[in-house]
Amino acid sequence: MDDRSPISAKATAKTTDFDAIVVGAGFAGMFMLHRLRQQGLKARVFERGSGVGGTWFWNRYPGARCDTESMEYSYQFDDALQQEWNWPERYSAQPEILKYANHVADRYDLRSDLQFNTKVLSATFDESRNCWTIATDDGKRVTARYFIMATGTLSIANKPQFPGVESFKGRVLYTSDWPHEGVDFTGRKVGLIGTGSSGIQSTPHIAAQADHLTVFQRTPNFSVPARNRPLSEEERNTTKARYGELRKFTYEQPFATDFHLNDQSALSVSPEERKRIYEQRWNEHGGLHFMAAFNDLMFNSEANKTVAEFIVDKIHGIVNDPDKAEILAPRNGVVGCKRLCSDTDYFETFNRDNVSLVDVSKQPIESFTANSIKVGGNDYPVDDIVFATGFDAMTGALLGVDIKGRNGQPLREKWSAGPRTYLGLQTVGFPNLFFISGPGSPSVLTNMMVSIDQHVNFISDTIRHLEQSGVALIEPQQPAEDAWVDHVNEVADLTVYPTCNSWYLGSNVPGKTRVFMPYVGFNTYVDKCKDVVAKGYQGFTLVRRAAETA
Ligand code: N01
Repeated sequence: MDDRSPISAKATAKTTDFDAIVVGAGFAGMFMLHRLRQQGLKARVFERGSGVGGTWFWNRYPGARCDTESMEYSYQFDDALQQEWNWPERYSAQPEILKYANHVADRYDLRSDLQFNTKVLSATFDESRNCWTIATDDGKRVTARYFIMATGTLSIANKPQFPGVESFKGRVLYTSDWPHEGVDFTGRKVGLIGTGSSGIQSTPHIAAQADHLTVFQRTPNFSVPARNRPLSEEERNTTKARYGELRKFTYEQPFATDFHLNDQSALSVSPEERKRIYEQRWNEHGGLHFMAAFNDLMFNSEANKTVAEFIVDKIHGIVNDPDKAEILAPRNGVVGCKRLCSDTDYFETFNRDNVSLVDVSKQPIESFTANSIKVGGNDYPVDDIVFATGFDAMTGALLGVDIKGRNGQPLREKWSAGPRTYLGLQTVGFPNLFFISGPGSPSVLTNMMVSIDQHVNFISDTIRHLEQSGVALIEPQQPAEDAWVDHVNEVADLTVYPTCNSWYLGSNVPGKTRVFMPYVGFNTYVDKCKDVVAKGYQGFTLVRRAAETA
């Protein structure tokens, strides 16, 4: 720790409006508020939506459900909460997860400090008072000593611009901002653009209701059957009885979840044995667990090829029309490089008479007319368009707020060549600004609830330390930040992640700098954070309070 006496600290504000301002009332923001209150700090959470739940508030498209098991995709900070809540399914659907978020808000009486329908526009660090001034779209400004961005990693939609879209006369829908009243597709011709997790989850549901569904696919995707099912009371109770052990175990795992990893290389077994293991994983585990069939699928391209071939064969086995199957099969793809999808009857849906598939990989969507989508000179008639085109991931929401640090430096300027953080938690030049599951932290490569738990606890423990030791400001040191950014990239380069275009790299958004954003390895990350604290906040500068000022 560089625990020097004041460097730039001229004075510390004695009175700010709040001790802390948190942005976002999703799972991260709610838990952060709870922890700040436990310390007796005065905090407010600003949320642009009209309710809690973050991603589960907005993504209400048909078929939306989590692909991390519900018994794990839940808070662990209070045993009473995890014992009393009953998840109905192995992978619970969006309405159930939103119900849980609301239950938590009520149970911990959070709402009095949650301000809904309020967008944070800017946040400026005031060097003369060592505090942040936060401006919101209701025209108000507040000051706070700590400013915490709990804005989620997939919260700002990627909205590709297509010629003529403004002339389209039908309904334009985004999976990431689905109408709360639901959408009836009965008797409609629907065009769906995008075949990531959102498109793959919604396709079977829209197809079951619509007159006709046309899926416009740019890149074929790997998807594994989720094997979702109702959870029996016995199953729930068995997990509840060993929750402590399970939570401890997941904290020690690279993806912060219990994938039942088979600790063998895919290349160490015979082709017959490999196929047997893949078949078993496909049929019994399904979903993201499938990739734990062997320990090197994300690290060795040759091992990955074996799993890619298996899934391509499966697609050909499911889809009756060989031409459609070939378009759907990611022939030269790397499984997991783009995030693996988990589905219920996705490939089967292409056997329906009312579903067609248009390959827009070589001939992109040309334009929209009043009632059709044009590709390769052909007109595909549609009444409704569903955009499942993803997100400006990891940095979109952070840079959506005009954040200015020391010397008025905009975060947008500092991160113009990609995000730079120390541990994904803080960035040099922006004291007392914290990111929850920010770029450079494991976040999206893990069970997000565990990452949120770890980050919120780290931040609240850090704030407690600052409060108790008379420290006004915390900020990373430049060498520590530089080394961490290098380390994030070095670790990513040991994996197959950088070998394709994905939102992990920002390459799904035209013009966004290509840089790998999350950190691979939750367990190593946790150890690193513990070590940093044990060494007195190594790599951070802590600036002591110099004087008090009103
Ligand atoms: O977004 P995506 P998503 N023309 O970016 C296509 C989480 N999530 O919302 O691959 C034509 O994955 C784009 O094509 P391409 C999860 O982490 C979780 O589906 O860029 N197509 C791609 O097919 C997930 O990974 C859950 O060539 C265009 C699609 O749009 C993340 O959110 C459920 C295009 C975007 O796919 C994002 O998933 C849902 C264009 N101009 C989401 N631009 C679960 O828990 C983009 N595309 C299960």
